[in-house]
Amino acid sequence: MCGIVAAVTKRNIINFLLQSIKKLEYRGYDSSGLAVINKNSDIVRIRCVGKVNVLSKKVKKKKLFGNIGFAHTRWATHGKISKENTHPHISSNIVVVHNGIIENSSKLRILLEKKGYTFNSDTDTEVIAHLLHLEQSKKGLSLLKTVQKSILQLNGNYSMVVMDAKNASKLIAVRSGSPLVIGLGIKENFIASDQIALLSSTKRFIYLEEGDIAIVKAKKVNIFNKDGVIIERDEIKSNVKYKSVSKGKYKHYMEKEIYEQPLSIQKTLNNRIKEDKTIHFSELSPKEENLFLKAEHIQIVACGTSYHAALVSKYWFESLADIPCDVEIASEFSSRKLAIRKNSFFITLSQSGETADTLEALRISKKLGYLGNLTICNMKGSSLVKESDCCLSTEAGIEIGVASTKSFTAQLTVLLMLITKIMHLKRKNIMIAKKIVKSLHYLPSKIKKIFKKNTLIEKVANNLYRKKNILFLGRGSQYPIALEGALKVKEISYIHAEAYPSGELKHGPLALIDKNMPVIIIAPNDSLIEKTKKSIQEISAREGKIYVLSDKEVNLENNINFIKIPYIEEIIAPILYIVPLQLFSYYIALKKGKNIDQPRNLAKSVTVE
Ligand code: HGA
Repeated sequence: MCGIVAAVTKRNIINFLLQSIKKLEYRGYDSSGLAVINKNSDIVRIRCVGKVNVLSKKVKKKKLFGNIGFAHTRWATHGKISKENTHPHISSNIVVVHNGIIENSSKLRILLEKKGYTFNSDTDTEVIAHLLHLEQSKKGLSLLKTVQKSILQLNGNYSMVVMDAKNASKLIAVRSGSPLVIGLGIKENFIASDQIALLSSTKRFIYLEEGDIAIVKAKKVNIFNKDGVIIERDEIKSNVKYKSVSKGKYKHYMEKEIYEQPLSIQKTLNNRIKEDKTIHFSELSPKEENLFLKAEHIQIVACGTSYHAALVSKYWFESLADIPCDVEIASEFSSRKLAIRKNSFFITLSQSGETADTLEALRISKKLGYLGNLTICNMKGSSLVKESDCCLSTEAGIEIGVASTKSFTAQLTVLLMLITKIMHLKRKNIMIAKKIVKSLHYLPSKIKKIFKKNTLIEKVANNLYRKKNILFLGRGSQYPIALEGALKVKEISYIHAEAYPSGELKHGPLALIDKNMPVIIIAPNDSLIEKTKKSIQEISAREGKIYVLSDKEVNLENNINFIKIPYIEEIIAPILYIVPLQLFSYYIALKKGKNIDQPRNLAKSVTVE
């Protein structure tokens, strides 16, 4: 979603702003802009619809100079994608960039119009700019006091950075629902919505807490908490390597991240498997572990790919740990009246830890009497981690491709380890638990074997890239994998792809089958294969084009294309079978020439509800 970078220095910051905002492109956006205050105290603003490269060209032509300013990538929520709606927004001497939504912006807009303000955009951000100007001009308040007073009138989750052309020595940063980080330099300081943007300039960061307001000057940073009290926040030294944020030898981040999976799963397993093949999570206290013993029900809430990981775990929780488990999409969980089960434990899953819908669900869950809550997350300092009782981290490393890949397999790995841990705590199916741990150990090498099939998978993709529809089928814990495979295709190649449980075919989707309909069937040779074979026959009889992923050739009909997957234990198999589907979606989008890492309309971390 929207990306913010800001700087206050003694040097010209134009190149810094352009290079840093480019690092936030992965978040997804549709327009970009920049504003600085020049030596004459004029605000110079340049905006355009489209990519940062277009903005860069425009800016470079103008030979700008400024040592205070910011750049922004906008993912539109209020007002169409247009130059007028692109940030920064200005009200006289006040300039603002913002991430999030101001829920009462329509009311404030009417009020401000009555006071004589003219709006040049449809955004909620311009409302902030005019409101700040109004408050400042009423009593000649300082910029800090102006911001403190104005935000009392704003509802919603957001973050923003403000500057004042009449006092161009400082930036004011506000965190109120969306993350912001301050980067500390030598005689210069920075602000960004994500530390990735600043890594080439500093490794020293301060994460703002909810409700914090910071005054950021070149030589000084002061932070005030939500009660307006000046406060010290911890400075952290980032260990994120700048190199890990580059594509290396790969064409796309998504490709790189698919190939990183053996390593990211290994890192997620590391130091958590004890010699006796039991699981140890250093993040969980004995008291927290005990809650899982007490739990009679698990409620998981997530969005997108994380939701699919949660769905797989439902099969595992119920069949292995004997705990009933429900999974719900976060925005649905938050929009209805809920009846909660007795002794239920609440789990959230998120790559970024900033997913607004999931955060909202967590906040609601706290009022409902769950035994406790846990988040499984890839970003350690994120809002979900901070607001949850406990966290199990996935060690997938920074994921840049909007279509999530390595986070998904790392989430599944953590979930399966957690369930194995619960099996031990409950002394249930101990032998199976040990077998799972053993198989997890082999998982990275099995994934590497799939990479050897990439030419075959690319060939299948090249055969199918012109199709308008693709159907994915799976049964049992492979059904969510079919859902995830279809989601990957939709996200990056914009082909309509749907997933069904194989057994559901005859209840409707069979009507779609003809010789033009490709059907990808996940069919490991497991306890469900005989049932899956029936579905394959039903499709074959209607001339559907069948692609079977299995560890054993299914010799049923001639019109079956077979992709051999290495054998792995049935329980672990979902984590393995998603990999060829990720590659398949990647090759389809590649052949179609799509923008794989930044698909249209999508954002990496969805920070608005
Ligand atoms: N509401 C603002 C900012 C949108 C946003 O944060 N997207 O991620 C707008 O529409 O410009």
